[in-house]
Amino acid sequence: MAAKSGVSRRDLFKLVGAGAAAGVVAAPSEAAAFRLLPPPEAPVAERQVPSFCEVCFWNCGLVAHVRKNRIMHLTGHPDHPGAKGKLCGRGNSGAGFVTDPDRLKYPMVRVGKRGEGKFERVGWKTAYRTIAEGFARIKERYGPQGLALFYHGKGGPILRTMMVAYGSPNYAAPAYAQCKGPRDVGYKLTFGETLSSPEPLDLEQSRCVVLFGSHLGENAHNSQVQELVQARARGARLVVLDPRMSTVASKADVWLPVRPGSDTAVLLAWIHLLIKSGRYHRAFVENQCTGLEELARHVEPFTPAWAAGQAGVDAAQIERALELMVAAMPAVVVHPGRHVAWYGEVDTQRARAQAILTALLGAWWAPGGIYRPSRPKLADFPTPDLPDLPPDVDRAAGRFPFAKEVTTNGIREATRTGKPYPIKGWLVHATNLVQSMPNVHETLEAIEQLDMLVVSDIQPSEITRYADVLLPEDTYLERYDDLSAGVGKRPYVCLRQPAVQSPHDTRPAWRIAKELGKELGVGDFFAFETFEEYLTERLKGSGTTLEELKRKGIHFQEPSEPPYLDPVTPFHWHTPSGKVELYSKQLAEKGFDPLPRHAPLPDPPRGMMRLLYGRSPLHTFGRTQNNPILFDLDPGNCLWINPRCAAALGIKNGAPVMVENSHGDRTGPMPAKLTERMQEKTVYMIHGFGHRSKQMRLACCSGGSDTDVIDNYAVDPITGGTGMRVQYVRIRPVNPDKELYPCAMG
Ligand SMILES: Nc1nc2c(c(=O)[nH]1)N[C@H]1C(S)=C(S)[C@@H](COP(=O)(O)OP(=O)(O)OC[C@H]3O[C@@H](n4cnc5c(=O)[nH]c(N)nc54)[C@H](O)[C@@H]3O)O[C@H]1N2
Ligand SMILES: Nc1nc2c(c(=O)[nH]1)N[C@H]1C(S)=C(S)[C@@H](COP(=O)(O)OP(=O)(O)OC[C@H]3O[C@@H](n4cnc5c(=O)[nH]c(N)nc54)[C@H](O)[C@@H]3O)O[C@H]1N2
Ligand code: SF4
Ligand SMILES: [Mo]
Repeated sequence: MAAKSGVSRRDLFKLVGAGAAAGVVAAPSEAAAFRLLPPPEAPVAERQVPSFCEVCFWNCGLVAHVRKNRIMHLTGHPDHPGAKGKLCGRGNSGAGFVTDPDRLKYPMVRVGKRGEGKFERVGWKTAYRTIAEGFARIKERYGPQGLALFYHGKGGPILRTMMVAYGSPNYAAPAYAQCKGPRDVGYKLTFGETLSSPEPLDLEQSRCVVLFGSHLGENAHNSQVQELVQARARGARLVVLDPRMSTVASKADVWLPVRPGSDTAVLLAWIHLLIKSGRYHRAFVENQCTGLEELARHVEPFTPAWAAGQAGVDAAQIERALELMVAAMPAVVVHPGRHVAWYGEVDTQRARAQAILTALLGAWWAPGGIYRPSRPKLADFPTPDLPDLPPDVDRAAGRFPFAKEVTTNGIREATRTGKPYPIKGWLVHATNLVQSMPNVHETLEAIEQLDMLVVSDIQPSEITRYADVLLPEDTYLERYDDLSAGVGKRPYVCLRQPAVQSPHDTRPAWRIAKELGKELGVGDFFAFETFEEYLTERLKGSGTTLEELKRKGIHFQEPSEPPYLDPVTPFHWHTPSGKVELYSKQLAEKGFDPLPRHAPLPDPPRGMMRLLYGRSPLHTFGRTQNNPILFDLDPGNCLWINPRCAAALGIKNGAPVMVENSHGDRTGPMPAKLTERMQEKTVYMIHGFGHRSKQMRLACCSGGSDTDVIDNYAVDPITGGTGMRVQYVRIRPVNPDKELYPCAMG
């Protein structure tokens, strides 16, 4: 509609006066998004190419509608369980990454100072040779453990193979220690299983859903949002804990606006009530679990009245929420959460309490609860044996005994301090460490210690400015990647294939691994000529062929596991006791609380507020703000603040503010959003804005970056997760020298 009338979303804002006080200006792009769209009279697509999305890690199946070398539009793959025929707003806008004039177009080496962003074009051969020489020098002097890989997304694993083949044990993703680490460990300690991605939630049959944070709708994980909406329409009950009235909280039967960090108190009260009343799922608990007696003793004092005092909510509402769960039991989805690196050690304990609640409701591997997912069968591509690896930094330092992966923060620490051993070379693929790790100063200090920093990215994100060698990747619509191994009730295999050709001198991760691997002397690990050869090998025994997948995009296999477990059937769980461990001896043995405890957070000091953050449905972290289509729809963020706190600071709705920490780091300006949906002493912003890379011409300097002011973080000694909601900030009204973008999405 907007395209035809020539009126952009931004113009509409102007017309209706949204974001009034902050003032609204025309986008520098002059509605660049709509220039990218085919004109109304444009001819229709010639081909339809199935593939899958990479704008976030839900990896929805898609169909690219292509004419010549141009994406006309993208639609959701009708059969893909993550997409269900639809893409979210971000997925729909994928063509913007291909046409973004700011994208990285050819390999480069740095000529200016680190951080300056000055580069010179080189050929791929020179780039590879420079890296190989640099890495060889590091390996010789510090051993292969002196190198590390940071990665995210589909291209990561093949580069990991390259680095491991070269001898490095240090590979890490923010998606563990800055995201879901504590959850995976908390559930593994309890059930002996981590959670898959997508989480195996049986929302289709659920009669009650309980969310801790997990702001679905703003967090736009596609099928989960669709299924939640359908469950609600069917009459499923909804309980939401969130200090902020999130979109999903506004739809809840019971919204508990808990004080930040007090979820475990409420969980303990629910466990107390379930045990005291004897209304827990006896068949599951008696047949599958161990530690009920210890748990019962432990939760004795944790009454709803106690929890109400801790969490600042109404005791009757705590009880009412439990009644909804008991009435639906075992068809209750207690969402395990995804981004759970919130407050440090308590995160793993909160995950444990969620897992224990799930067990008491009999909702693990139960219809309407969490089902048992099956994994697809895929062959490995044959490679020589991997070398024996020296211990990674966390093991060498003897920290994080239950960590499931090496931590990004552990590698950063070793790089900064040289302890337990020095790290001198980083390969950073598809992760913007300057924006995704708390405490930017530590990240930059670590980078200063490096002899070589190689970055592979698609756009000039902040991290690229520090690179010695910059490798531009094809966008996900231009390349093959490894297969997507879809985990679920019906496991599946999904293919990413090029829908269009990159117009630039860019290459896919698999080719970088193969070609750079050869320079590094580990070419035998990539003994294929084309990636089609690799994929064909992997599909052996899968029940499909590459040719078929190219046409269909997705292939389903028969499940290897039944999705539900009869609670009375004996089952050997992958825990030391072979039972679901309500009481964790493993934790006790390492000196941690074997049963979850609530540790209240201190209030912010006078004049400061706790900083919380979350997602915009139209952006993924910091990777989408420069996408012209998404920029046009949602160009900036704002600061949510309670009207009483704002009044005390003299801040008016829409007025520009800066956010500062106590060490002088600042971010903004951005408009203040005065709202009762935010509780006092806390403020909230969407993560991912406030880019500083000038080469991202649309995104640069729009809004604020939470990361820029998060210098305080709490490391969870159990998992290595970095709690990032322990940061206090001061809010100041300012007079900006330029007008601000309105915040479309919050
Ligand atoms: N559109 C979009 N969707 C995404 C992503 C994206 O970038 N964009 N990223 C994806 C990824 S990788 C992840 S990990 C997920 C992250 O999304 P989620 O896993 O949903 O993240 P949360 O931190 O649980 O949710 C943020 C909410 O937590 C609330 N909150 C803050 N403190 C507390 C507290 O102490 N207790 C409770 N109960 N709530 C609290 C905030 O007010 C906010 O509403 O989103 C995924 N989906
Ligand atoms: N302060 C704060 N920190 C956070 C979070 C938060 O909410 N607040 N969220 C945390 C969570 S849940 C997560 S999962 C992590 C995520 O953190 P990251 O893993 O760093 O994810 P992104 O921020 O999306 O960074 C992606 C980078 O990859 C680039 N990129 C995008 N597509 C491609 C591609 O196809 N190929 C290549 N080579 N590069 C590509 C982008 O340009 C960008 O530079 O951040 C965590 N850190
Ligand atoms: S949820 Fe949206 S951005 Fe994520 S994979 Fe699916 S369509 Fe792409
Ligand atoms: Mo995440």
